[in-house]
Amino acid sequence: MKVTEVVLRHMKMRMKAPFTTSFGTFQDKEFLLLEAKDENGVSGWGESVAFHSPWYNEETLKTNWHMLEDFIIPNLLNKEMQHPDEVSETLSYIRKNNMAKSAFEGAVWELYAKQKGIPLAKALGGTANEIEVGISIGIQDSIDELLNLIDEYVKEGYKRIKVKIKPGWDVEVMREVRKHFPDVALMADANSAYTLEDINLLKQLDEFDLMMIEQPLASDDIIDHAVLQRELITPVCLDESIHSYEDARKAIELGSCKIINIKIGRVGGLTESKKIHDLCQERGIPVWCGGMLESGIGRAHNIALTTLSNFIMPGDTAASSRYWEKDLIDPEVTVEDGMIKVPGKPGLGYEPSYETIKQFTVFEKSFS
Ligand code: OSB
Ligand code: MG
Repeated sequence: MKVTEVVLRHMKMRMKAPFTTSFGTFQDKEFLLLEAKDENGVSGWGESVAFHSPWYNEETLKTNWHMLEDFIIPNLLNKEMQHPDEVSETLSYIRKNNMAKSAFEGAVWELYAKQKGIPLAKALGGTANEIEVGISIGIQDSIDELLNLIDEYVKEGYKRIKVKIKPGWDVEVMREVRKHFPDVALMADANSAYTLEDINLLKQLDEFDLMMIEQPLASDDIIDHAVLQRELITPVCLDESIHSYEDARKAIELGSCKIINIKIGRVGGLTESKKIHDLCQERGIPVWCGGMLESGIGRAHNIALTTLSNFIMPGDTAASSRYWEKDLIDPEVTVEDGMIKVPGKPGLGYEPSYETIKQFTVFEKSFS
């Protein structure tokens, strides 16, 4: 298998509604798409989940463009490979820049699955035919608006509701949510908005029978999270803090979390995601697939990964229509009774639409 041409596209798509977390709000989603073609003109697709601004991690779409153009693409163009695992091996000399690496690696994984004539899910070793999904709800202007949204999504069948929290939008909000939805599977995501000084406040969340609290403390921390987990009944789930298999191993050994959110881009690709999945399975740590407000292409990768057997909690991969008027893939991702049917066609199983992609492309460049 060989990638003989790469098309890199800078995309800009407007979300139906702004998304607010503890670190800020945005509505225009800018990201990179990477199309990798082989000698026969077959394409595999990858998406970089780096945002326009470095608030989730240190990467941005411009740092990703730089890493791809100046290092990753030159390292991998025309390189003969037997298996997609070789991508991360080849790129292991590059420190971090995981989202940039993952964009290329994802495209190679799809190409590999297409060449074998099997769905990406199968190529990864996944077995599920359908996956359970939840939904992540940003910070709202009022509790009433939040309750209305939750009501809507519960009626649509989503299997778990995640509420973003931050100081000033936490205990009272979760109390109201739990009061109105006593039986819903519920969790909170703080995106690193707290410190150990908030331990008494975080302990109050134990009242609400949450499935977990996601990333309450600093984005690079696993030490304080271990202290916090010992004090909380609610399981801690790590998102931002886990960039690799090694991070996951150390966090599990320290007792920093009881659950891990795997995001393909954050950990540098599907190969590393699988390794973390397998480790967590061995250690009895459930995993679920996080989201980065992806277009259908990133979403399709998330669906394939979620078919692995230790993805036993609903992920954040909601329907295309939750984010976009029109998604880039055909068919779009749909959710019925909180489930997504895993496509049976080779590769991602969703066809990228060149026409729609063109409509949202700000800039593109070919490398061959
Ligand atoms: O922390 O999981 C997160 C969105 C952007 C950045 C970080 C996060 C999120 C979400 C939404 O929670 C996930 C999604 O719907 O794709
Ligand atoms: Mg998160």
